Amino acid sequence: MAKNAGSAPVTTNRVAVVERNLDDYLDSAAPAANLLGPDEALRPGSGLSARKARELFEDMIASRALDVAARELKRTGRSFYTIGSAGHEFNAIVGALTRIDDPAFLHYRSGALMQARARQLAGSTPVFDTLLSLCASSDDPIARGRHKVWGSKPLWVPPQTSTIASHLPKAVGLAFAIARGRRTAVETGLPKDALVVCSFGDASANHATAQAAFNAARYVHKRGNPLPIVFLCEDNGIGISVDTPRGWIEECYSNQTHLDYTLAQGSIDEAWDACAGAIERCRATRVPAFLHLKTTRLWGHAGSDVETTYRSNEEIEAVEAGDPLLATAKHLVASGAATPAQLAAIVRGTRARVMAGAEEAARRPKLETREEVVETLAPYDEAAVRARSTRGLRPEARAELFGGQLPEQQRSVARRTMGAQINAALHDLFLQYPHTLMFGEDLAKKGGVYGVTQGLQKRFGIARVFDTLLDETTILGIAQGAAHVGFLPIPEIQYLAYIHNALDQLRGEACSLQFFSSGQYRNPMVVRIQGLAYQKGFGGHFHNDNSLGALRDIPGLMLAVPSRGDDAARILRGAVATAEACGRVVCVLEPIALYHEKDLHSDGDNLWLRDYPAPTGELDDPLLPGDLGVHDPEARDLLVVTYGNGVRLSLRAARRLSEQTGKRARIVDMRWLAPLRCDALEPHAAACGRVLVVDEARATAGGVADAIVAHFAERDYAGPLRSARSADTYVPLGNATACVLLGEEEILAAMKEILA
Ligand SMILES: Cc1ncc(C[n+]2csc(CCOP(=O)(O)OP(=O)(O)O)c2C)c(N)n1
Ligand SMILES: [Mg+2]
Repeated sequence: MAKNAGSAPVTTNRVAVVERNLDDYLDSAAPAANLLGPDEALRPGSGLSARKARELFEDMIASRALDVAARELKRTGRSFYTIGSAGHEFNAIVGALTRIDDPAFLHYRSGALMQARARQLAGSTPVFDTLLSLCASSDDPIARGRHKVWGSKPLWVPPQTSTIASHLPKAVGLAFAIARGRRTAVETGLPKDALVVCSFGDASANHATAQAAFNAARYVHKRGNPLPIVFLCEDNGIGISVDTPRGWIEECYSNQTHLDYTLAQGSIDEAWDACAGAIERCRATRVPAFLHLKTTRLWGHAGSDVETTYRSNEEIEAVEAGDPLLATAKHLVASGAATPAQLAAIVRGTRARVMAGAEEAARRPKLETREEVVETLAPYDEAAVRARSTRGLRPEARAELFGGQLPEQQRSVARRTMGAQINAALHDLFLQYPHTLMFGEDLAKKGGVYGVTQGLQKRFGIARVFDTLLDETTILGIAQGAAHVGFLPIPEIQYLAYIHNALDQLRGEACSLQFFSSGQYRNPMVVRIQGLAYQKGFGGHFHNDNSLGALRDIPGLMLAVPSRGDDAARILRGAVATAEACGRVVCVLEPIALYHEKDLHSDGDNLWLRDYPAPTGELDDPLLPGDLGVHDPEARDLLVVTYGNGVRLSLRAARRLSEQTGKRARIVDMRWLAPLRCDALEPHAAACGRVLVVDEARATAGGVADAIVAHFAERDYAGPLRSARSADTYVPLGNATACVLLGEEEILAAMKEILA
């Protein structure tokens, strides 16, 4: 784009200029000779009546006035956010044409849409709610001061975050779940013809996450599933300072199979009719819709954006001349839908109402303590979790499920491994929680790469256990969307290394939902991740990833790592009950190398096999954070804190230590790594006088060793403190793994050193 070569810089306050353009027009325009009745269409054949058009105009004006107020509040140091909706106000049409039981995931410029949507619910106060959000007031009904978001529980608008496109996969997931509810008798709370609205910008459409969502929607529909979603692309032709190539959106989306493209542009009644057609078709046919709404962007990307650094004066003025409010005012007057005086009254009245509200909102309370901020990040009620875990599992139903061969009665080697016991536990959990869903790559028909999910699809049906397309972002999107409407998803990530390319779905979205909605929305789920290293003769890094730092970094995420079959079953019970009772996102990282391990010390000793722990219905059956696994509790020479593969390796090393030195190590299996309950370790550390952390993860920020050592160091722990960790590298292929992975010899050496 040409910059301002030669011409004077645009230094005027562009807000005032745009406002004046509208005011001047309304002050000077003459009314049409013939006025329309309230129910008359703006144009023969249009579905937009004069009354509705005036309502839309009012919603658009309210949205615009909020943008002005945001800048004024910011200028006077009373608010914190100035990304506006100015120029995008035709999105109000979609707000009016969809229902408040059509869930909506919104772009940050969908302010007018929000106003129009709120009109459908008497008693709504969308203007004041927005002002409270701008001022980060704890009175804001959705985020309670945690962020400026579009969100509302009664209006079915879950809060969106500021990472563009991140909300698209869960919108697809929710659209998928509407129909899945009918196939599984799960009560979604939505009518059967509900659809999902999901808005975003033209530049955001290029994002990998958006592409994943469009692809997933089309793929799911190709497979014969209904996928009622309206992708609303609010195309202003630019993303911050980079223009979208002319025609790009049409070219990309107007000719895709399984995507019903509609262009909405022109006058308000033309845009209305186009949007109405797209929305009605989507509602009737359940084919994903791409609604391409032409907009403009006034006043830069945000209040802080100096538009003149990348747009010429002429370009800025041309955009302003295309102000949709001015165009709509002219159109309503010319068509006889309103007189200039009527519109001027709407403009003046709305601006005054918004500015008065702004003064009031700025005075409202803010979050003041850390406790208030984090209150809804990670709700946890252990008693409720334990109580939930005991409900709903009938012995007769189990007998029928397992055909008289209860897993706890099985004594064969094959049925006493961790893999088999996870499989049995998942069967029990699917019986206990009828709203569970399981999905991922190769887990349904094949039963998983390691056979862990075998039989579940056959037993519980393809509606509840199904293979997805090959995309982790979509897997986690489906989980979130389904969880929004009452399912309890248990997605699988095939290998730990694969979670990293979809991590934003956990970090940016799933784990932040209760935080930004003040606990009003939740997306409980248990993500099973197959991972960690030590697979014999298989792998390389991508199948032996041994870093869980990225998961530990996510606020509110819970993470467990079982080391044995019985623990794995009880951890899964704790995980599912926690997700259900507290709405939490829980990851269970399953050590692949232990799935089929039988032995502990020597070939054929079968000491790593366990009997399946029958679900007892007792409160202490589920394993929860702080429930440590303690091996050799009488040992007092040394405490080894570990988890996962480290437990087995440490037990082997401890036996050699005692044979060689007579010293005994107490091995404690943390089982849960987030939250990391170091407090529960303290009595053991005090009893043993020495602490060695055995952490199989890569050394720097890969595991929990640094956190545990820091915990004791900060508390002036009297005894020696050490850790043994894997090398700080990717894991190589073949036998070279032994060069980098923490091994038994190293653990034994560390034990001896700390005892010396
Ligand atoms: C994942 C991510 N990358 C980058 C950004 C920074 N960013 C915020 S808005 C934006 C431009 C979006 O443009 P568009 O989608 O066209 O929406 P518009 O603002 O024009 O309505 C960018 C790059 C972000 N928020 N999230
Ligand atoms: Mg844009």
